[in-house]
Amino acid sequence: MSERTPTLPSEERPAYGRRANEVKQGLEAAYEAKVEALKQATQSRSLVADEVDVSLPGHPSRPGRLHPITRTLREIYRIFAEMGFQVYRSRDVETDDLNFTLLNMPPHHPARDMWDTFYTVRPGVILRTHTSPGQIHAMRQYYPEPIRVILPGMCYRYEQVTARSELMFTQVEGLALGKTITMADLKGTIVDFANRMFGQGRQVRFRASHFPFTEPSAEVDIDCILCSGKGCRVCKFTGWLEIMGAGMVHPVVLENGGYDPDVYSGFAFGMGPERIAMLKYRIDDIRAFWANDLRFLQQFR
Ligand code: 2U9
Repeated sequence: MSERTPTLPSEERPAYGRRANEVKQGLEAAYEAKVEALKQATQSRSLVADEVDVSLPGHPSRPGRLHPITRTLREIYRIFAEMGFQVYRSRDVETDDLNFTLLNMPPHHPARDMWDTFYTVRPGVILRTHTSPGQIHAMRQYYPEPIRVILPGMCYRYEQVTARSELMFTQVEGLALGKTITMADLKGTIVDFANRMFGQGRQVRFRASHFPFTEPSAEVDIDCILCSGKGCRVCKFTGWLEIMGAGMVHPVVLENGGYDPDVYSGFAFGMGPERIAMLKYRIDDIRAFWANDLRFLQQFR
């Protein structure tokens, strides 16, 4: 197709061009104005539709809180930290050797019956029934230095779950080891702990007992924190509450940890934070701790 031949006489072309420009500018301005008007209308609509009433009450955020056992554990750590004990953590999954044999309970030892546990598919690998294997780990790590540690953590036992016994529970064990440690150090440490944890002026009683990994061994009671020893339902009218087990580390255990029992001695003790929390907060069912019912957990601020 050929180019169109200009038909406008040359003297009319400038005026025609000007007019064409005016029309173009007019159309562009109208377009911009329409776009702006639509934008304004959208904005006004959304200001009405999405209006925020700043006078309405907000949604308060509900801060979380610590589990009662975490609180109890931290209180125990703080008290023992002031006495120079460091926290030593060791694994929940242990070998049968560390959980029993090295703690003076060889295979077929009758004491093993007290601590049935959960077994993994790997022979000899189990869930620990107490934090005591940590004693061997700490000794083997620190030999020949003196030791002052507490060993907290979850323990597991295959047993009937009742209001008084759970199949998982925490334990805090203590171990002090050196060349001059005596039973007097054990008693002084525990009496001081009992006073700081349960209130100054506590009566503390040591009763002879038995643990395979300590000799001599004792069970430790305090005067009942609810009735001050007068006798009530919680202390079963005895006036006393059992709070822990303790004793001097058995020579076989010292040896298994690498410490010569003729040169070194030590004491150990162990307590159950669930039991302590039950006494402190008057909880009568141990199952409440790990059932994760918020109605229970939210009561602890
Ligand atoms: C030494 C070292 C450690 C004694 C302990 C327990 C915790 C215990 C139970 C409470 C109810 C589990 O859920 S439950 O059935 N807790 O039996 N026993 S601490 O530990 C010791 C004792 C002595 C030298």
